[in-house]
Amino acid sequence: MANKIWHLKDNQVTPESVFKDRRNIIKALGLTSIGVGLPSQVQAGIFDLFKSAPEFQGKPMNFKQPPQFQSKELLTPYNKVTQHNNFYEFGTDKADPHQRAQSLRVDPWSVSISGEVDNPLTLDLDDLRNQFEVQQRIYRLRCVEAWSMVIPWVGISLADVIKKAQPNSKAKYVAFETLFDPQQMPGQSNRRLGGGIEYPYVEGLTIEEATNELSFLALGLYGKTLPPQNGAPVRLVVPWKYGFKSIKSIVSIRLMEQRPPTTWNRLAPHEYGFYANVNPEVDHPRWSQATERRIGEGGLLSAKRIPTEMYNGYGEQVAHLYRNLDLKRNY
Ligand SMILES: Nc1nc2c(c(=O)[nH]1)N[C@H]1C(S)=C(S)[C@@H](COP(=O)(O)O)O[C@H]1N2
Ligand SMILES: [Mo]
Repeated sequence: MANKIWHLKDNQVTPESVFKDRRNIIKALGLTSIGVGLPSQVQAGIFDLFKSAPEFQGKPMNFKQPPQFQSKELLTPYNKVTQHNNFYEFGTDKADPHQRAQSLRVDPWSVSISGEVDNPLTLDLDDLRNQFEVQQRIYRLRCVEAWSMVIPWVGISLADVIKKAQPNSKAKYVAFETLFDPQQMPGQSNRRLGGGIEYPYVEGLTIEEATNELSFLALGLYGKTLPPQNGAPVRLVVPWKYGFKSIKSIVSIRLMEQRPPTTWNRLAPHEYGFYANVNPEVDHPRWSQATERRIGEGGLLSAKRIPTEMYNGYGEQVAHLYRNLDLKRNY
């Protein structure tokens, strides 16, 4: 079976037509939908056919640059931001999302804002771009795995979006959900590819966190619309928290009275908490969080190790949210 797939790839189709004729190839292989019912090794082989999908071309965006969200820090190069990713819906290797996510349909798209609100909303991409002030914000992103980047995001204030939906007095938490579409996101129907996560990927914040000035819905980076591997067309960015809180490709934002379940907490509750605030003094059970590798030019191993800052350096904006919280227990 695997041989047949590679034969088809090498001799019958050019990389570009592989991409264009995705449906036909699936048919030619006698599959009803991508990979269903095949051993995972073979499924991975099928997805490798699509590695050569043309690179997503972002569209230039217009944006303001509020001075408080700019920075003179050295930016992580575009090719690192877009080729070293965590997006388990497309596989667990850092290179997988760039290789496998290019054909994700990111337009049309809509996000619903529902739950404990007086004004439930469904926003499409034009609504997100036109009803809110689009800004560039340069934020550090600190992954719980102890690597970090500096990324110039383009997007909108989450607080502005939530305000528009008019939360009622029961709204204590905000729950987020990624698109669930196993046809497009192979990891969602293949436990090996998807890292054993229960999909859809879900995340949550308290309402105070979600309406903090830093909480951001990114629609782009480096001045252009978001590449699929970075969570197109709309993803959360909460820069004082570990990267796994910054959920990608969001379709639902729900205001809730109860704390919602969150993906990594559900998978390994002793390793990943609900808060997940960056904290150099509270180690992960399996590694230190005191330092991080700042990814720049060169590979991950050549990346410079620097001290990790409390709240990833955003304490001025967010420390008051946690004044009465035991941060060791509430990791
Ligand atoms: N839906 C979804 N969102 C996700 C993830 C994921 O696997 N699926 N990974 C998270 C993790 S662990 C990190 S570090 C960041 C990575 O964002 P980046 O690839 O844009 O740097 O996305 C977060 N959002
Ligand atoms: Mo992460």
